Amino acid sequence: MAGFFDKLKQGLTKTRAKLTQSIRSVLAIGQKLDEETIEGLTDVLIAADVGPRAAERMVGDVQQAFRQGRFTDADGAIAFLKQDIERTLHGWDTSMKWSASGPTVWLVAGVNGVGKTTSIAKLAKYYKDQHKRVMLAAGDTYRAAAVDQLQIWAERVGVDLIKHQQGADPAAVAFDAVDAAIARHMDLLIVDTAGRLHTKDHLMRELSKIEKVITRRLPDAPHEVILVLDATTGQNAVQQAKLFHESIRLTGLFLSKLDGTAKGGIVIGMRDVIDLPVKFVGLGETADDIEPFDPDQFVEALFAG
Ligand SMILES: Nc1nc2c(ncn2[C@@H]2O[C@H](COP(=O)(O)OP(=O)(O)OP(=O)(O)O)[C@@H](O)[C@H]2O)c(=O)[nH]1
Ligand SMILES: [Mg+2]
Repeated sequence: MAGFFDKLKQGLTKTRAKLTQSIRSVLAIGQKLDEETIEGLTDVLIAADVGPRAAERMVGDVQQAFRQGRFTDADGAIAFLKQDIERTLHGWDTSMKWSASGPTVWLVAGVNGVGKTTSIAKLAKYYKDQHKRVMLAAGDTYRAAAVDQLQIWAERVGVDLIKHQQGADPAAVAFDAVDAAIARHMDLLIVDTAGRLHTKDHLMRELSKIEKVITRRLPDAPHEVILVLDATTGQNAVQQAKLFHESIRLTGLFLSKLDGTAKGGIVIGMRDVIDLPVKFVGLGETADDIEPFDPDQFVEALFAG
């Protein structure tokens, strides 16, 4: 597990620098605390991509604890803030849901270019390495080369792929893939979909149709409907999650491109705004750059010295 943690810590380098610098710009070492100083935290937390709602709640918590005399100096306030974030993220059920019998089906959606296909390849490798029989479905039938891209990943990772021609009905691909997954005794089927904006009604309806077709074939599927979000887009990603969740039933988030961004603070805001658990994070472009999201490790890595 140490390797995982180091990778997460490495990926969060910029986020950590931004968050701790922001906090230290208000709560400098040895600083005498008062309520006005603490109030100044709100703006810097918002600037560190935590988002306004979470920032206000957190600063409210710090103020209250300060009034109760639970700490007197800046270091005490920061230690409290860390605990506060841990408490906030704690209740998240970050486990992936599996079928009690027959293949498990996960549907993956998101805006164009957020990292859906790459994240699916990572999930396929992650579970194949745990000796699961994994199959992918090429549900992006729109973008030229989308099927080829998934096929290349499937070959690289060594898992099965179900595909139709470009331009085919994605719901038909999903239906056939579920059939094939049952026939071939797969443990896990992951369905890729085309990038879509939550503002495009017909594309959102299409996503619901794909989901319904899967359910028709396997009543308790899909077991997860995962929205992939690009961490580098900061508050936009939070907004996307909110809007997707209003039009389809999501069960969790895959936060991609957490490596190299300073915007990892959005994870904290996500809890306050939509309360959909982050289940995995993407930390690079290869199939191994994936980590299951662990709230405690995340907070440790955010505040690591
Ligand atoms: N650094 C980094 N890059 C990533 C990560 N995940 C995906 N990418 C890159 O993001 C780009 C888009 O990835 P795709 O997987 O094609 O994204 P998509 O959402 O399937 O795109 P569309 O199908 O066109 O909507 C590629 O260049 C990936 O290598 C990640 O965790 N870290
Ligand atoms: Mg794709």
